[in-house]
Amino acid sequence: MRIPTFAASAAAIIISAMPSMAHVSLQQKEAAPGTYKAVLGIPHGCDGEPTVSVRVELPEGFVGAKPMPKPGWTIEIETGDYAETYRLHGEDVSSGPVAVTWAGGSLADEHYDEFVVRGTLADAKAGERIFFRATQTCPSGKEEAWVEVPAEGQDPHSLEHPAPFVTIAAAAAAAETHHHDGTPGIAAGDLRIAEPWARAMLPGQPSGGAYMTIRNEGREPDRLVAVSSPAAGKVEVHTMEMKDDVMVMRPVERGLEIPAGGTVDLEPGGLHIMFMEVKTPFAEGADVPVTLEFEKAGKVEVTLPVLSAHTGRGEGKHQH
Ligand SMILES: [Cu+2]
Repeated sequence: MRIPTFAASAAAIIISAMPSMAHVSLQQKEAAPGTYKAVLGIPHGCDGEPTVSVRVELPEGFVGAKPMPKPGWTIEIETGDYAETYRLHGEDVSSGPVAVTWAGGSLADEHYDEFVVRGTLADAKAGERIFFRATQTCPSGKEEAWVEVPAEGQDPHSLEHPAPFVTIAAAAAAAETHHHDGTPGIAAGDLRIAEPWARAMLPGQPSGGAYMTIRNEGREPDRLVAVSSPAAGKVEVHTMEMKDDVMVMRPVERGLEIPAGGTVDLEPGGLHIMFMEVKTPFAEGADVPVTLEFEKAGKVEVTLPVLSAHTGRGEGKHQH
């Protein structure tokens, strides 16, 4: 019996030594003090089991929090006193939500999903890390608790189950990071294309998403009629809608209208450009070239920086 036992424990060691490739983490890893939307990415369940509840402890200083409802999940908000009193919208606030639990749904181990809670990062200082301790629970009672906080000077990436965190940026730096600096973007005729980006994909993932803002400063509507890229066999513009509590996405027919004087946002959870038959999964830091073809403005070449390899989890949104 010794040999089989040894073999079994050796296998267990190999498994646990494999890189833990998908930690629960926050989509936006750097934020200025003020309103913050904590988008918590849940990339897997507990050893093959689905996740049936997600609880997030809201950190001190994250004030006036409100969770975003999720179809198929109930929300429980725990309230309590804050350690300090904060000034929010001209009022002193000393208590409020301290934890949020989504329950009643079932997120399969092989699926990815996001859980969102918005609040205000009050009195946070540049460089400070704010931790959102999160716990996934599975039907057998097993838990994945992402609650480890690094000691002073310790690298959070060295922890096995690090609590997701956001780092407070200096106000000006954060504005620049998120491109809300008034840059006009790419101009093509009356169109202005701003903040284009693609989401990093997991190895082996066949399709990915890209996002941007398209503004029409002209007096005539235009239409995005075709998209192509050497990086993908096929590229389409998709809509995403709730249908009977299920997210459904489908190609936009007859092109995407960009109304005269209007702005169309392609963003995660909504309209998006979808790359199918992707040869090499998009890796964070890479650039993806894409050609947008508009009815009036003609062809526009855009380079999409690939962002958020840690949390984007590629086309996670497509797996609903
Ligand atoms: Cu899609």
